[in-house]
Amino acid sequence: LTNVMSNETFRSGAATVNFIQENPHLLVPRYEYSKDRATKLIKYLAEVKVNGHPDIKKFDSEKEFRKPIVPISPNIPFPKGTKDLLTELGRDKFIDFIKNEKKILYTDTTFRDAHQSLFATRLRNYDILKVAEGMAKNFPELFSFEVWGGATFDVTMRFLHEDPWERLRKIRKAIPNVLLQMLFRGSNAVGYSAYPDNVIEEFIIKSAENGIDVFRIFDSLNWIEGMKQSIKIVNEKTNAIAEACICFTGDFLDPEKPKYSLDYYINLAKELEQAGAHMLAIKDMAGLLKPYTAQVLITELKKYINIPIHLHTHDTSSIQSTTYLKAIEAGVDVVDVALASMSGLTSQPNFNSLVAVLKGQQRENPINLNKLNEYSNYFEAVRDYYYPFESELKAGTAEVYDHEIPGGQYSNLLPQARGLGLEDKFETIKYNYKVVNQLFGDIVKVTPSSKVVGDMALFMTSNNLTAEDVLEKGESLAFPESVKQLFRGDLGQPYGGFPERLQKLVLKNEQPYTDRANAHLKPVDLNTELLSLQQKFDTSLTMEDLLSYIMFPKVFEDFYTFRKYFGGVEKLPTPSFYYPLQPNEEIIVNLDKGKNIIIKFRYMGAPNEDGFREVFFQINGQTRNVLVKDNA
Ligand code: 3PY
Ligand code: ZN
Repeated sequence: LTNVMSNETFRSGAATVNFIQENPHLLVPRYEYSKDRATKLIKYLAEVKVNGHPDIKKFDSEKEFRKPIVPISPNIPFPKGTKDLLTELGRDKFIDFIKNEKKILYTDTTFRDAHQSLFATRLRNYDILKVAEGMAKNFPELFSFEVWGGATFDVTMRFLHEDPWERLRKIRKAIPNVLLQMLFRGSNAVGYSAYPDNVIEEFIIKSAENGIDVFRIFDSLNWIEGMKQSIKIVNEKTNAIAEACICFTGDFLDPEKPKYSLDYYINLAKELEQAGAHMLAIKDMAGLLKPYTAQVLITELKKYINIPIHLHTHDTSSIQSTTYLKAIEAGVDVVDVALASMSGLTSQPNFNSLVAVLKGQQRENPINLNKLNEYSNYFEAVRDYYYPFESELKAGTAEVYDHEIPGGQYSNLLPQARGLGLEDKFETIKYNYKVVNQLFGDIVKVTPSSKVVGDMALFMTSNNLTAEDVLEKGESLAFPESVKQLFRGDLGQPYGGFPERLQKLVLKNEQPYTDRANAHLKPVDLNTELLSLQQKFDTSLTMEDLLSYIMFPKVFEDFYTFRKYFGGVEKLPTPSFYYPLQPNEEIIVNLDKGKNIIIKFRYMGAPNEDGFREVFFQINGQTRNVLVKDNA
């Protein structure tokens, strides 16, 4: 029925009584036109068996995974949570309630930033949906679950072959009582460059319709013009909360880091409040906000703004829970944490331990610690499935104060370096990251500006360039495309402007601009584009699909083609999604409510003269075989 409900004609009220007869495809699960969904899945399993998973280069074929134990979800109605409260009170009164709440409030980031930062955003629906409802029932005291946005949008399509919108709808269904939060990159939405204003508007409206209650809006250069439009749309076109961000960088208590001063942050906060933000987030994406700096920052901000303050950090230095304690003492309203086994290192601080530490203290918010530990144990076993994607960081590092690499980028930088054959030069890359930041005039580094700094650091490392080389030979250097975009003004304007000399070297004869990049882009005629998308692919595609396509055309197309061929692979248990099945290994696949099938891998034949192998399975006891080309 989701297909019917999300059909534009149906929604617009223009559907006639013959609507279903005229659109029978809407009653078929999207992308799955063949009745035989199991056949598609064994095609996928056979492919992984013969050629391995393309995303995993090396793995331990002997490795045995522990079976994650799903904590019991109590058989009770959903307890009242913040989502119910927002609906009941309306936005303004709800914000007052948050501001007046003495207890510290928590956002759990396990379903978004934690896995983005620990294992390259690979957490699958399968592992999320097993526990989402139980967590909503066990932890209704949460301020929110961060579940969407940031890198999850493209990674779900690109690498997991899942529809990000479907993920959101499923999580919303599982968590109807607590606010759902997303990370929104302002003028870049969930992409890496600017989009026309009307695309941004439609994206926000659709995100809210599909389940988002809190939009955490940031600009990758802290440029207020890049955020205003999104804040306004959330305000005017949805009932959701616009949480505007200050991205934190430097350290204003350190005399060697004068650029981003306390006044700089206070002014930004005041401007964001004036622009209509309902809450302020301090987004410490690299984990640079030290405890004593946080104490001053929160205390001062509380004097100048009236909206609640939400603090986000990454525990890369391993000391960020002390930052939270100081911030809590200074009156911060909400902090971002992740379940213990999904916390620490480049992820958020430890939820379970913070709850334990605050027990009996003034601002305690009692949350069932035994249950938190059970869910943490679940994720400890689940996380192991994703071990090939983990960064090699084994403990916190004070180096982060030096290189300032965001937690969400850190886990991606090593695979990126590996892809370029620069794995052994990771130390140089980290060093160059810092050099590039200085060359660029010490900018705020968060997606996508952080990616530009990363690209330039990789460029310098692979070409053996120093900062002096760049400035001296700049005229003849072909700078990476993303660097040109940054200096042209595509990502907005940095505080203090671009360093002029480097800007000239990068842009050569091209003129930069200083107004919003979005303003240079023609609005997209969304209805016409939707029709042509439906003509290109099929008529069941929705406005949500169009938005995915506009942001990531190639990724969407590959995703669509993949799904047509291999079907709903998100239904496969995670080990079988990533690793070849062993002979006689069985998996249970839940195709629909109450419809389980048992797939057993039997064996695989030798390649025939054309290089194809026959792969044998049993589906519910019946033998089936698939031919797969062996690419070896
Ligand atoms: C993202 O934009 O994906 C981030 O997580 C930035 O911190
Ligand atoms: Zn983050």
